[in-house]
Amino acid sequence: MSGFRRVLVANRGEIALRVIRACHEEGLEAVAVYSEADRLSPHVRAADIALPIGPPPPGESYLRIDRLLAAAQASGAGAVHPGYGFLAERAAFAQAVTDAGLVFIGPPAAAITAMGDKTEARRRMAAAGVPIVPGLTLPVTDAAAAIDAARAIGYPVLVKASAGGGGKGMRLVQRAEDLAAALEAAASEAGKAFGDPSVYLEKYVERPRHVEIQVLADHRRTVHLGERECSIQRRHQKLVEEAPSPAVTPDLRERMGAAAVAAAKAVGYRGAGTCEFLLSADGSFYFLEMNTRIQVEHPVTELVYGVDLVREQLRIARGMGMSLPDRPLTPRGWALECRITSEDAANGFLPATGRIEYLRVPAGPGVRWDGGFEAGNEVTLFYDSLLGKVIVWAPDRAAALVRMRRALRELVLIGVATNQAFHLRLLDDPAFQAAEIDSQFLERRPDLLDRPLAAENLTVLAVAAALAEDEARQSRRPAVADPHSGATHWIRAARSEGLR
Ligand code: MV4
Repeated sequence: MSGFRRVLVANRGEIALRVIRACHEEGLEAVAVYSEADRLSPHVRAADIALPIGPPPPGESYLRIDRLLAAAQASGAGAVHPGYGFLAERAAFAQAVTDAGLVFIGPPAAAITAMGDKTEARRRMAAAGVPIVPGLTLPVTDAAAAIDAARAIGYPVLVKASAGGGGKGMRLVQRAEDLAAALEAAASEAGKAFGDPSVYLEKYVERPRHVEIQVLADHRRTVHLGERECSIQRRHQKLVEEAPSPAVTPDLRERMGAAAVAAAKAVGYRGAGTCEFLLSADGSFYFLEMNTRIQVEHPVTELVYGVDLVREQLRIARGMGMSLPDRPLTPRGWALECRITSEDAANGFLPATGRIEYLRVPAGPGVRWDGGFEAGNEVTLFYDSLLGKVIVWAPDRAAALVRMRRALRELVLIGVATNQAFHLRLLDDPAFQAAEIDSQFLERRPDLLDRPLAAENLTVLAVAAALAEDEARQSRRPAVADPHSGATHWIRAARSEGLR
């Protein structure tokens, strides 16, 4: 047993709060760290101890290993939870935490390193019998060798960065004539983004679904907790996730689950991790990469498996072992997650900033809100745009869609533009409702993404806003805004007025 009683949470926003909540349920104390921009954030007050770690830019605060270790030392924390993003998948951080005599709540540094190098991961997976996308398992050395390799693989091929992940440094090549230029472009992008220009080739899988398997490993066993469907993405950023996947049968779940368990075992994995797969229309699946952290979308798995993944991470780190029964688990019902981001969906998903003036979060049966902000907080450009997540559970997918629509309509967030209206449009889309989705769904559906206001509507709205403002000033009426539709906020304003 690792007898820590206090956990330093090396993160911010919703995941910091999520981890603090799990610590408290496990009888552990939580130490928050915060940048100057986050002094008033809910995670700071939720923790038992909170320490400042520097100015707003992540490079001067949440990415400063020295300051995080100093905060752990000063607060008497015995363990560090990295959350996601920031330092969560830096082997050097896991190692530094361990070297300081603290417990890293995550996998061994060696497992992070093995999975971080995509060609090494592919070699290890192939050796462990995990299906990988046909292609190379070593970086390409020169254009001539690449052209030979691509001919053997068959076009189209994808040039990918060895240090990559998340789509950076990726190039699609249809013909041999275009390969040399793509290699050069991908290598240059990878060098800039990862400090490692090496690239390799994979066969391009057409219209795949993105399906990932949750795994948990302790000192005794490695198990899977089924899949999450994450095909609704925009520019490699997930927007909606669900569990189970509409495309996965119990038999496929068992085969993908077994592959994910083999993948984790092959690198000596411990804790919670996720294997990403491409699932093609014919039912074949290929390992893409392993995310060696808790993921943003972990709640949908929690709801259909009845498991608290963050508590399991804490239990495993304490040497207590996971609390799951030994029998195989099966998903029950359906869970959906919509990521609410400070991105103006009506304006090309431009990152939005400002003060959250008012926040009403959804609640009621089958609804969970994982957020990290409250009214009064400033949303800046220093950090990612995730404000919170609406997660729902219902007995089946159709009921989950209805419940999500209800929950999204309860959410009122005023002061910062969000993608809330996008989610409502998506839920009403017949193709999404029929689960006719793959990783290129949103690329084919720009109509769902942008709904810029027509110029004539803008004029009408501007005049209406000016009149409303004038009237509000005269009578000191509450300004009520509703982001969902053109008409509803007038109705709500009239109702509020009538109740005064
Ligand atoms: C692929 C692929 C098709 N074939 N690899 C994008 C991010 C990175 N994790 C891997 N990605 C892809 N790799 C082969 N061999 C298509 C994608 C891809 C994608 C994957 C998952 C979710 C969304 C995606 C959007 C575009 C491309």
